[in-house]
Amino acid sequence: MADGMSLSGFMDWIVDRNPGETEFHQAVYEVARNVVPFVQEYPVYAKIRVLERMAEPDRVISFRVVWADDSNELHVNRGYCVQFNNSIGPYKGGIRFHPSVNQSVLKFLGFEQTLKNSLTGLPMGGGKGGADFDPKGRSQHEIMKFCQSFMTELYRHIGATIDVPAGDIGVGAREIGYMFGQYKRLTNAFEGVLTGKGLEYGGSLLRPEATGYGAVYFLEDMLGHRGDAIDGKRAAISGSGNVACHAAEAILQHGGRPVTLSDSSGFVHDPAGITQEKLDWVKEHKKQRGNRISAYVDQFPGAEFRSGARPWGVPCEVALPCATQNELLADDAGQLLQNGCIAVSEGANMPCTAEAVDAFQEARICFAPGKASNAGGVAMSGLEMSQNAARLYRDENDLAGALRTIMRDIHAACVRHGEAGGGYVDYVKGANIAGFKKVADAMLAFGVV
Ligand code: NDP
Ligand code: 2IT
Repeated sequence: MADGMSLSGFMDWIVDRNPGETEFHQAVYEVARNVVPFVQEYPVYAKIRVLERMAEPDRVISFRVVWADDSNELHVNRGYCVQFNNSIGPYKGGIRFHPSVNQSVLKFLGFEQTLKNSLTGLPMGGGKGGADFDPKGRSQHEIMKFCQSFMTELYRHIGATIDVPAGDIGVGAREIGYMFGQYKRLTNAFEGVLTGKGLEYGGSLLRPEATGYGAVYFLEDMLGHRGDAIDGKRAAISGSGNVACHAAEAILQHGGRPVTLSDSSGFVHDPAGITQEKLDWVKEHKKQRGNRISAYVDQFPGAEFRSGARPWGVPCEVALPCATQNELLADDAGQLLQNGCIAVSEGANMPCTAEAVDAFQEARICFAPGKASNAGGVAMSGLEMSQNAARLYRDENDLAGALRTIMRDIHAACVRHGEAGGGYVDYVKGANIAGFKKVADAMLAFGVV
């Protein structure tokens, strides 16, 4: 690439060398929109081709995962370990088990993770892993067999100072337990090689809650910056997994009213509000992967289920997309704005398309990109790593305070780098520049590597 890099020139180069990887193109574009002008302003970064280097993963490993189901039928899946960038710490990111997993999805997630981890202020690089395995409808035994087979290859690529995976879609504490057990069996080493572990064997308090709570803390800070608060506001939330349920819980703790949850089959709308008691039911119900959120309406009269639809047409003041990528499109953004939505905090990774983000920003409502607003999860993972390294446990108050401070600091960094005039904060720009700068400066220090 020439020194005088333009956004379109850079993107042509990305698309050319990563054919068909549309999610990866999208994630890079959303960052390059802000970073290309920044790099042009500071030629020291352009000179060392830091953005080009950052958009090329350190390595991508893919492997075969064979396992036998309960009827002894064999299945072949594809596993991945994407080690994106370890300039500021060991590779760190979640493992996703979902049939949509492919190289493009994991590269987008690894790229985002590098900037997100930088924003946390903790020493973690960016990585991601996963497999195109569908846990829906699988027995505990089948899930355990899959996790063991997956780890039998993955173990040679990871380690407490090398690459420290955690959970993501389809991977929670149960799967992490199976994978940690198999890692320990293969290596005979008890080390902090995975986060999101059970409390009995090195896990951290508040890790399950941290992503959803953090996304709501970020929302609180965005509204606070405008002299507003969550109290009394209706929240449309998508997803019904780890991030969605804990986001709903934190909305309740802040006096707000969660009114929707969803899954890949549709969404439930409960205008009276999803209370803690109802949420506890959802959490229990969703422990069995494959159980549908539609069962909510049989349990709680007054709620309705809309099959095959997303929750963005429901009247609300704040929205938290917490399911998956590209689940909130330009039309959805239009509906939210029309209904008076004033703030969006992404719990998922890249749930809003670039066009939806543009619509929110043009309307000048608060919009937080996932790499800032969902960083609480990986931040707590970072604190799990440090507890493991020091061989001690921190108590809940201490960790709750640390999480709150980290989210506040990320908000402040976004404001610092994202002031867009007239009091408006471009949180996308703020997060991209703040996340980028630290990794770029580390790469600058390393010379040509
Ligand atoms: P879970 O597996 O616990 O829950 C995922 C939820 O999203 C389920 O309700 C699921 O519905 C829904 N979902 C998944 N894929 C799709 C799809 N293609 N279309 C519609 N709905 C879908 O995952 P998490 O809650 O952990 O993760 C949710 C999001 O948050 C992801 O984007 C993840 O990358 C991100 N994230 C997670 C963190 C964590 O700590 N866990 C940290 C930071 C970000 P169904 O049951 O029908 O599949
Ligand atoms: O997307 C994410 O930040 C995660 N899935 C959590 C990663 C982690 O290492 O805790």
